[in-house]
Amino acid sequence: MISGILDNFKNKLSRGDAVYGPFMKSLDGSFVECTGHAGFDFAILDMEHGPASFSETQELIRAAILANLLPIVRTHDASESAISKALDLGAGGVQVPQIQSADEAHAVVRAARYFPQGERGVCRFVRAANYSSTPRNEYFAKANRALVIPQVEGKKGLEALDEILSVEGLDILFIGPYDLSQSLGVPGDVSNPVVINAIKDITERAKKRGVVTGVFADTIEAAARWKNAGIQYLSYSVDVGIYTEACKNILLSIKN
Ligand code: 3PY
Ligand code: MG
Repeated sequence: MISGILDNFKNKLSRGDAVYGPFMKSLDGSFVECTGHAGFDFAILDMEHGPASFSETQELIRAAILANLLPIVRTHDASESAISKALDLGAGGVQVPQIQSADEAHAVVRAARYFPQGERGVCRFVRAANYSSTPRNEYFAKANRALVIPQVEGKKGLEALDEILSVEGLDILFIGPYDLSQSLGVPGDVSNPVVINAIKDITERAKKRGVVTGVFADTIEAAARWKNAGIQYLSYSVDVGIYTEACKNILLSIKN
């Protein structure tokens, strides 16, 4: 069933459409289901900054698929095990933080893809292979369709951007404005012109090389700005932040 969700997602990107999804830190699959039923395209299950274990993440992946939502796992780091375990659980893609060089981007592709594109550790007794029910050849071909999404979010990554963009096998280049803002000397100030110009520059350079870009936005204004700049993978805010804001707005409306 994830194949159909992944196909729709890839079709949207290749038509030039934008896709939308939040980061998610809640451990309750109900929130993931709500996200899908509300019409988002994907959810980024956050193992870098969220509390979820691999077994909790597996449940969240199941919930996403039930609600027609593409589950992407943001791994806690760029290690081979963090990447391959997330894919073994059945994630539709991995988003890998703090990629700073072409070598690191190559290593991500190697860890995420089976031969001939990579050398992901082989086990078909995992959820992604229906625990061995999926015929072998079918599984390995299908598994190599999972999305590989490196995050560039620091000065070093910026300096190596053209080399990173030329690495074979990257589906989306994701820009992390918060880490980028820190790296550019304005921590947290994601609407500082220094950060905005850096994101615009990355987007333009990626476009020239035909690489789809993604970004995080935590205001509607920022999401609209990046959509208009041609960024297609729009990660809008975080489940807990969306809920907090909704609570505040409800109280404001009731009290006034
Ligand atoms: C960042 O902004 O640094 C991210 O990783 C996405 O929120
Ligand atoms: Mg970051």
